[in-house]
Amino acid sequence: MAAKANVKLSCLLSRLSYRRGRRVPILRIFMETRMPQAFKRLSLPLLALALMVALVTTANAAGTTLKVSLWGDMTGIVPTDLGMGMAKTKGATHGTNSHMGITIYQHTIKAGPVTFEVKNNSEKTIHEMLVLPIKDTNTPLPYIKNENRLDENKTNSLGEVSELDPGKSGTLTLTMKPGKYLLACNVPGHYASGMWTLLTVSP
Ligand SMILES: [Cu+2]
Repeated sequence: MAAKANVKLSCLLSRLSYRRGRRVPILRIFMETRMPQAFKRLSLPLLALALMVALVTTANAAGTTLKVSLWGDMTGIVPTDLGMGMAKTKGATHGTNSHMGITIYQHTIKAGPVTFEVKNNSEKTIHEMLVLPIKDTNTPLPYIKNENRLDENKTNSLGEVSELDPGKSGTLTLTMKPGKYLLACNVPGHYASGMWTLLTVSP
């Protein structure tokens, strides 16, 4: 193939010698002779490589998907403090109230991009999901008692899917660092009612 290209090149060059004084861009000569050959030889491996890069990139960009179910109804009563907050139920990995809660199907995920696919499966109650970094499970989170909810200004929430109507879904994508997190609903009374779950992000 290289020989063929050289013949073509020398042909071209000899043709050029008849056109004295006329400048032919060197790039054009190169394009007409070497490039097609080089492309033909490289096209298949290049295509394979491009496909592999695309696949790997897509896989990384997608990261982890975590399905989150918000469920349960308040039945009209807003509790003051049912004692079901994270720091008050030692060793628990999630709230244990039977009226409402947050359910995730993986409690440990890998660091990197995480897409939270959140659905409100309640019948008539608005719910939301906050992602809160926590030091440990024994330190109470800042709480506004008279409003029955977490103090969002002091919790360093990474983001939220806020106030979903019953049956509605929302997504949130975050780049998660290794550590412990709490997923919690901060509609008044809901966190205290057990609407939280722990999430561990491993390196
Ligand atoms: Cu809620």
